[in-house]
Parts: sequence; structure tokens; C-alpha cells
Amino acid sequence: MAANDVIANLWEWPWTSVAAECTGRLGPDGYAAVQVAPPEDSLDVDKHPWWDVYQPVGYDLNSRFGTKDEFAAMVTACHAAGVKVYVDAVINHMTGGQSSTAGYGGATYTADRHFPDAGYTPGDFHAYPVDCPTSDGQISDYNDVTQVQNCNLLGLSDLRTESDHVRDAIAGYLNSMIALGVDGFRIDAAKHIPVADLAAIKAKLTKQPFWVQEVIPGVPPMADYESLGQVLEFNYARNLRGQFVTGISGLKGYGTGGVYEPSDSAVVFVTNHDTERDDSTLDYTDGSIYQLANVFMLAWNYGIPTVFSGFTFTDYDQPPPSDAKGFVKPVVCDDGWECEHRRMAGMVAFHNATHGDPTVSNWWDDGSNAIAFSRGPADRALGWVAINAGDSPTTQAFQTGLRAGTYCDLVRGKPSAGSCVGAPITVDGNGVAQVTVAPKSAVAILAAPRTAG
Ligand code: ARE
Repeated sequence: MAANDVIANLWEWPWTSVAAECTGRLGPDGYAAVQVAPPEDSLDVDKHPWWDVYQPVGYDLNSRFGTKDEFAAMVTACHAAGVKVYVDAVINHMTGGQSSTAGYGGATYTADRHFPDAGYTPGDFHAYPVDCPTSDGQISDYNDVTQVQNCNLLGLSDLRTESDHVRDAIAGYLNSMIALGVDGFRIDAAKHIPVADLAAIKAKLTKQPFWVQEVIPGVPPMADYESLGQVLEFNYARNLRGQFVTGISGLKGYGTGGVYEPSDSAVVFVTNHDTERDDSTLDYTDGSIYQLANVFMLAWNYGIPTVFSGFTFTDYDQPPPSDAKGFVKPVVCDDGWECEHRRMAGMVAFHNATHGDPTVSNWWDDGSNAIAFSRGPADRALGWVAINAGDSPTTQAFQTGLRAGTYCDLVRGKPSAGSCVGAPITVDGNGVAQVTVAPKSAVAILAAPRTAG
């Protein structure tokens, strides 16, 4: 059986809550890894918007999500639960032009770009017009590779990653996490760092980690970064939303060719913390349609799936539930936090049992908004799923490719103590199941493990 690979992105969860979730849920539910928010010390601005953690001021691992000791204890707890830890690494830049102050963890810095904790002085940053050709040092044209890589993104001080000193400092930061057991990194703003610079930084690491890069489609091309690791597949997430708007029968063959990365290079997601705020993807506010998109992602044969799980919000800057000083409070599911990963527990089991065989068989669609397919060979399937994104029920004699028997619907949840959570699904001797899929709903069933032959 192929190794588990699903990532739960517990975005902006504090470390003690991540640790508890690894033990209580992620491990038992079969998640391979948890992705956590940027752990470096960061800018601490008035009203504590969520985004201040994307403005590093030091590399000491004391942040608004917890202390370095709590971070280390989280890694230990997740490993004990069989869950790897991937970290959002903000290494393209430091905070830009903020007044002299201290970060959440106490690292001090000055507005003229001295960051003693990280070991940076002003010469470690790109300057304009020498390195960056724009009149204010900011990126204004995202199609100009020099601007993208040498100018400031969103006003953030752009590190001179071609310098060996800067590469050493960044590698030192990543190695400090590898030493604590961290297994992988999401490289924030990766396209703003030349591939050669990232390769040089990666070569300085004490152990080769899982490596997924944020390269939003444009310049330079996503494909340039494939040689280093995976890339986040923004086209997948954006177009998935489009399919749920125009009709999901168009999902046949989804992710094949065209604008999409090869499956082996892609980390896929239905939404992330940026796209849920700019509405370029589905998100938790889309309700049942969002659930169906996550069901599809986990059932489909493309990329490594990430289930995003952040906090609910009504305006862009709103911080995660935090105390008066901005330190994030322990997570309470369904009280300010989405906890989408819990709802997907049954589908993670479906993914884990089927993803070793990329075959999709027994495809069926109604020509508009309902689909069904098996995973694995048509007559000896590993699992079968039906998704109805339409407004009326779909009743059909579906060929599942499964043996005769009674199966639990995993969309409703993992079976508990051998009992199904919802109504069971019956498959006859011809592999056919007579099923009514309710509007905006799905069903998924899994073959019992087979013995050889
Ligand atoms: C905040 C304020 C800004 C202010 C800045 C500095 O919102 O108004 O100028 O602070 O004071 C996050 C937030 C930002 C926040 C920033 C720093 O999203 O709002 O700025 O933190 O605190 C490009 C990059 C891509 C990047 C997106 C946002 O290519 O890497 O912009 N995404 C990552 C993270 C973000 C994070 C950062 C990077 C910074 O996921 O959450 O910013 O660390 C086209 C282009 C894309 C471009 C996109 C922008 O599609 O092709 O390249 O993405 O437009 O919409």
C-alpha cells in the first residue's frame, strides 16, 4: 500500500492545540502530516492582524502561536501520533520599514533593517535602483522577473538570497527546525526567490525535507521549481471552483495536461488562507459545495491533497481568536475555528486506501452537476464515490466495481466500533448499487481489504 500523504493545514493554530489534535484526531484519522503557520518571531502590529506572522523579525521560534519549547513539544507529540510536521517558512523577506520595536517573541530590530536575532544588516537586502529597477523599490509588474525577484513584495524587505551569508542564515533557521524533528517546509513566496538560490539554501540543510513551494502562476513559470520539490497547484484550486459553478461533470480527467503540473509535482488544495480571503476559490462560507470539493479532492487521483482548516472571519485583517496581546488562544472547534479536517476524516481513509492505484474507472456523469467513479480497476475497484452538486436528488443504478456486500458511507464519517455513521450502501452481485444521492451531497464506499487472489 502506498504511504499516506494527506496534509492537514491547521493554519494559525497555536502549538499546544496542534499537538493535541495530532494525538486526538490527525494520527487516528490517517493524516500523514500537519502543516503549521510561520513559527519565527514576527512583527507585532496594532490590532494583531493575522498577516503579521508573514513579516519576520527574528528566527528564534518564539511567536504568537507559542514558545520554542511548545513548538518542540508539538513536533514530538505529532511524531508520537505518526504525523509529520511541515512548517510555513517565510524566507524571502523580513518585515519592511516598520518602526523600531520588538516582535511577539521579544526579538528586537530597527526600522533601518538591522535584525540582530537573524544576523541581518542593511547590506543583506536588495537595494534600488541597483538591484531592483523600480522607482520605489516595490514590485509593480509581476510579469517582470527582475522585479519579482529583486524588489520588495508588498513593501517587505527583500533578502539578498544570492549572498552566501543570507543563504547561511536562512539555512540556519531551517536547520534549527530540522534539529527539532520538522519534516518539511512550505516555502512562502517561492517565486520571489530564484531557483538557483533556493537550491543553494536547500543544499545547506542537514537533512532533505519535504519541500512544497508557493509559486502562483505567472513569472517565473511553476515548472522551473519542480526540480526542487513540489509546487502548490493554484490552477487546480481556482478551476475547481469554476467547475462547481459551471457543473461538475466537467471534472472528468481533471488535472490532466494543459495548465496543470504533473501529478507527482502537485500539492493540491480547495482553498488556502489567501484564496479564502480573495474569493478565487471555494471556502467554508460556500457550505455544502465546499465539503463536496474536499470530497472530490480526496477521492481523485491527482496530487497530494491538503485539507485547509483555519478560522472564521468577517473582515480581511481579523486575527485568529487571540488574547489582548495577540497570542492565539487554544482552539475550540466550531467556535471561531472551521475544523474542516475533522469533517473529512472518512474521506482521508478513502484516499489512503485508494491512492496507490491512480486508475479511475466506471466514470458516470449526468451531463451537468452529478458524477460518480471508482478508484482502481473497473471490476475489482478499491472504492467508489458519487457526488451530486445539483439541486435535485440523483437516483441511479451505479456500477461500483465492488463485490456484493453492505458498505459504510465514508462521507458521513469513519465507521465507529464497526457501525456505519449513516445509512449503509448495498452492492449487488453485479457490482451495482441502487443509490439516491441527495442534492448537494456525496457518498463514498471502500472495498474491505482483500487477501491475495
Ligand atoms: C500586509 C498588508 C499590506 C502591506 C504589507 C506590508 O496587507 O497592505 O503592504 O503588510 O506592511 C500576507 C498577506 C498580506 C500582508 C503580508 C505581510 O497576504 O496582506 O501584507 O502577509 O504581512 C503575491 C506573492 C505571493 C503572496 C501573495 C500575497 O507572489 O507569494 O502575493 N502570498 C504569500 C502568503 C501571503 C503573505 C505573503 C506571501 C508574504 O501566502 O499570505 O502575505 O509573506 C498575482 C501574482 C502573484 C501575487 C498575487 C497577489 O496573482 O502573480 O504573484 O501573489 O497577484 O494577489
